[in-house]
This record gives sequence, C-alpha cells and structure tokens, in this order.
Amino acid sequence: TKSLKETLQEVIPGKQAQLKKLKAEHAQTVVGDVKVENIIGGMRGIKAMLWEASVLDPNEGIRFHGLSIPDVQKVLPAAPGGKEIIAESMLWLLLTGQVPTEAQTRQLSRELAEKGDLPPFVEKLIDSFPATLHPMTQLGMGVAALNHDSLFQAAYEKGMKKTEYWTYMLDDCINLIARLPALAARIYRNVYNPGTPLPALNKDLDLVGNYSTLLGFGDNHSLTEYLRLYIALHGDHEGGNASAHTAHLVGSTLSDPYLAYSSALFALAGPLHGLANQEVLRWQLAMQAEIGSDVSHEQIKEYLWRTLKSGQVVPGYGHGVLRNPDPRFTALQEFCDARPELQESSIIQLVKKTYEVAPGVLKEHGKTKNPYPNVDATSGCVLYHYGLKEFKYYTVIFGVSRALGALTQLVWSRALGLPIERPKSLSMDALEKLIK
Ligand code: AMX
Repeated sequence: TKSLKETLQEVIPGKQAQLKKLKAEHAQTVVGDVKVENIIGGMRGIKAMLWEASVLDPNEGIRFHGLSIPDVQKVLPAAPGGKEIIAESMLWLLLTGQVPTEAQTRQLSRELAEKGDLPPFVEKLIDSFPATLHPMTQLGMGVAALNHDSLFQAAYEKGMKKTEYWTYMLDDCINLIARLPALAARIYRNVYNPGTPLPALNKDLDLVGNYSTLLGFGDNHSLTEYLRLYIALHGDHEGGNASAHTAHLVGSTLSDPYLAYSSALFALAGPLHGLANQEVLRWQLAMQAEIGSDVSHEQIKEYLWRTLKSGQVVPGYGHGVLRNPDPRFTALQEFCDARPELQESSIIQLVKKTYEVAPGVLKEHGKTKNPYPNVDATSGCVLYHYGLKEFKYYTVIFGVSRALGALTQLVWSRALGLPIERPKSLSMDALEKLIK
C-alpha cells in the first residue's frame, strides 16, 4: 500500500511541469479584467490565486479535483460500519487528486490516531482559559501554540532546500490535523463539562470517530456519522473564502502551518463566515420561541421580514460565489430525509419550512445576489437534535474540518514554489487618478 507521502511524491512532478508550462507559454495571457467595483467590493470575482484542491462553480457548487458532492459520496471510503465519507479519504483526495483505497484510508486513520496526543504544555494552556472565552478563540490560540513542534520551522532554521519545503510542510499538516480532535474536544470538555475525564485516543478509530468519542458522543452512531459527513463536506470550498485565503496569505510568508491555520481560524470566527452556523441556530431557536414550532409559512414569512427590517441578515442564506442552493446544504438535508427521527424533530422541520419561504422573501427584499440557503442553514440543527446543543461550539467543528483544504493548499503552495502574496492596493485618490 502506497503511503500518502509516496503518492504525493509521484503526483507533484506532473503539477510542477503544468505550472512551468503555464508560466512559459501564458504568463502574459489575459484571463479577466479588474473593475472599480471589484476593488471596492471585497475583490469579489477577481481571478487572483491558485488553489489546487477544489473549484467552486456559482451554479453547481463545489468540485473536489473535478468530483461533485454526489460523486465523492459515491467513491470515497467510509469508516468500518459507517456509510458517510470520512475525513481521511477526503484529505487524501484533496492532497493527491486520487481516490484512496480502503487500505490507504485505514493506514492514514492509524497514523493520525498515533500522532493525535497534545503536548502537555498545550493542555495546560487550554485548561488555563476561562470557560467564558469563546471556543473559537481557544482553538485558534491552541493551534498557534502547537507551532512549538513545527518541523517546517525547525528545518527552515537549519537551512533546508526549497525542494524539501513540501515534505516538512506535509509532516506538520498531518501532525496538526491529527491533534485537532484532542484540542477541540478538550475545549468542549472545559467549557461545557468541566471535570469530566477525556478518554485516550483509540488507535483503531478514524479521526472523526475519535473526535466524537472525545466529545462524549462515541455511542451515538448517527451523530458520529453526521460529523463525518459534515467534516468531509466542509473540508474545502476553493481558495478565496476568508479562512482559506487567510491561511494561503499567511502561509505565503513561509510561516508554518500552525500559524497560518490559526490565522485562518480567526477569519472563520466572523459571523459572516463560519460563525454563521452558530447564528443560524440562535436565530431559528429565537423564531421557535417567538412563534412556536407548528407554524404556517405565512408566520415564518413575517418573522423573516422582521429580521430584515431590523437591519440584520438572514443567517444561512446568501453566498459570495454561489448562486443556487448549496449542494452541501442539499447533502445534509438528504441525511435528514433518510432518518425518521430527524424528520420528526421540530427544529429540523422549522429549518425546512424556513427554506420553503426564505428564498421568496429574500428575492422580494431584492438585495442579496443569492437568495438560497448555504450549508450553514441546516448544519447546526442536526447537531442540536442529536444532543450537541452548545451552538457557540459549532464553528469549532467547522474549524476542525476546514483544516483539510487549507492545509492541503499549503503543501501544494510549497511544492509549487508559489511566492509571497502581495496584491496592489490603491487609495481613492490614486484610483481616481487611474480612472482619468
Ligand atoms: N440576508 C439579508 N441580506 C443579505 C443576505 C442575507 N442572507 N445576504 C446578502 N445580503 C445583502 C448584503 O448584506 C448586501 O447588502 P448591502 O448592499 O446593504 O451591503 C447585499 O445583500 C449584497 O450582498 P451579496 O453580494 O449578495 O453577498 P456578499 O457576497 O456581499 O456576502 C454573505 C455573502 C454570505 C456574507 C452574505 O450573503 C451574508 O451575510 N449571509 C448571511 C450570513 C451567512 O449565512 N454566512 C455564511 C456564508 C457561508 C460560510 O462562509 N459559512
């Protein structure tokens, strides 16, 4: 069985040749133009960075190395006794562009479990935080502190060749992903169940199986399977979103993956980005408290208008790139549709009913370019139903997941020798001069 590193070693020369050819033949080819609206509009729409693992189409959604969500649900290996994609198989696909075998997936699971323990000083650091410190802040600080053990940084200090960058980067990325369950679960334990013992990592379990066990949900097969699907599907969403782009930017300075990914986590912690899944649930529960569970479409419509008229966004709707319902939302909805207990859940029913009404209201409101649900519209309510009710924690799960894609690109950026990122900025005066 070929290991992940051996597989990457085989794939990298082809990609390097592809980049060399692009540079040699097309360095001056124009592929788009920049309008003033792009400069003042958050760079929306500018094609400005390389990102290997996935590309987001505005209409059909994300593709991982060309594979759609239904495709990956068909071909990527699941956990023993499970049906949903596991993080290891998604990571393998993102990194190599290849579908791993069962044996390769299991080998990677074992490697991650073996490398998953936290250094004692990081445990102490996390334990010293007040329970009132937001779990995302704790996660970002914990990930940054793990850079104590960065192999990339150590090798850089000693003086390594540029061609060796990616191998140390890969080692760091694997070590970081391996440690995320113990780190994220420790934060959960400290904040919500202080004093409860944390079990040791089970070397025979997959990454998310271990994560679920450490969170205290190991016996809940449905929740564990949901977490597997959730974490695989949130793994990557091309490069321009705020968290992925942050990791890319910080990593481009040759900062190690721990520092790059902790920065990304702080971008993910914003309510317009990853924090939206916490916000969705808060908003849906407030709706339930105000108008009840057994409500009409008309009542939901009125509630939506109240949210909009108070100047707030409807969380879980809209997207920077997507212009259709998010296929990740659809995949999570299908998970619900296949389980009677979820179909009966009042909060899941309310989310579904909201989806039936919200696009129409948002169209009438006329502001958002995409009136459809994004993945966050539904992701939290399943966690809630299965007993993971602390919604301030939900973005941490997103943060465990997004490491797969953001760290993959760091490996590729170093393998391809991509330079430090440095776009040009302009003042309004300078922009006006340019226009004249
Ligand atoms: N409710 C109300 N208004 C919305 C809206 C929503 N869900 N989505 C967008 N709008 C408004 C914007 O605030 C903006 O208003 P403005 O002109 O007064 O500033 C206008 O519509 C145009 O915005 P846009 O071009 O359609 O969206 P964007 O690319 O600027 O922003 C996003 C995208 C996701 C931040 C935005 O749709 C939003 O705030 N959604 C709600 C929060 C959310 O669900 N975020 C999660 C996104 C997915 C993720 O990262 N996890």
